[in-house]
Amino acid sequence: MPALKSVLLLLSMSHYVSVRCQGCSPIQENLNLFHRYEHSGKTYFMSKATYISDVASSAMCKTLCGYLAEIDDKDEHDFVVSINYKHYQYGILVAGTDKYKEGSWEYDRTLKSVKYFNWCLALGEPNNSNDQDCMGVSNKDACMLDHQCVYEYGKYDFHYLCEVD
Ligand SMILES: [Ca+2]
Ligand SMILES: [Ca+2]
Repeated sequence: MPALKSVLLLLSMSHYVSVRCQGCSPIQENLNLFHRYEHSGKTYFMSKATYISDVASSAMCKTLCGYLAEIDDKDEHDFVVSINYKHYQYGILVAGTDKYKEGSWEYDRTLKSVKYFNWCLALGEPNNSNDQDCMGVSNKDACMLDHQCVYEYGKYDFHYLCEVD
């Protein structure tokens, strides 16, 4: 029965389309505000502008269908450092905060503990200077530091990084 087959095919196609449409699609205007990179099956977006706050950065990452980058291991850390270095920025904001409990680092998105650290110990980081509760990666030193969650826009060349699964 070819007619029934066609109907079934159409039904299955419409199901496929509806499932696909449930996915997030990034806003082009926002994509233009970032440099794009691929690594280990993920896509990363480095902001062209400096960051204002962790909350604003996370919201912007969400419009790209992603989240503030979560550095899970050395491989990802080294990749982040490598793209940071390309732009020769002072540093970048990534996910990880101890705003809920000083010295206890977790991801805002999942409330899971941060597992990988590469603190700039030689620079005395993390030093919680003026209550720094967010995590950054220093370009020059290729290591992590605690940094202000709310930041004076443009004060230093400190950008932010989004990650998309
Ligand atoms: Ca802190
Ligand atoms: Ca610090």
